Amino acid sequence: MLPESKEKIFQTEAKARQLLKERGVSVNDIAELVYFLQKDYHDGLTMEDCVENVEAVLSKREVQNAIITGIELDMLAEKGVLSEPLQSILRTDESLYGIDEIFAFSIVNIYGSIGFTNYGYIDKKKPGILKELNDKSNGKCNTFLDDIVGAIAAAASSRLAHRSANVE
Ligand SMILES: [Ca+2]
Repeated sequence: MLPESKEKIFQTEAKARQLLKERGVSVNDIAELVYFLQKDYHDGLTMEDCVENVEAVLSKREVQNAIITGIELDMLAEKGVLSEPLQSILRTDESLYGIDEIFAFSIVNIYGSIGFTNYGYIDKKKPGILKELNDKSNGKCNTFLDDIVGAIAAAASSRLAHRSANVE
């Protein structure tokens, strides 16, 4: 048996990955966002490079914690079981709330400040999976998830950029 702390770490990662999947977000979806952000800056960038960097971000404990907390809150809001005013704030994705972005920044921060530029850009453009997550017509609540996914893509892009800068 694993020692309790190791087991907990493993559980957190497994749960974070399971929740992303349940909410319709695959590693590939996030890797496509990384590709979108980085394709103009790296010749011969492949989807495998993007997937590898997303996987590295997903293996970070602080990222897993943001995922399990944010998605849990989204799901509770979707079920309508939170108390007011949080229930309405999350359900309507109220723009002045801002805590979803703070979650995102905790992820974006991991590989330094260039992550913020990537995050701001992708949050404005909303390509691929981000557009789907922002579709409010399907009854889903993705108030935290859209920022978390954008932030993982931004962090993975920073990691990719740092690595290639060190190689070149
Ligand atoms: Ca949001």
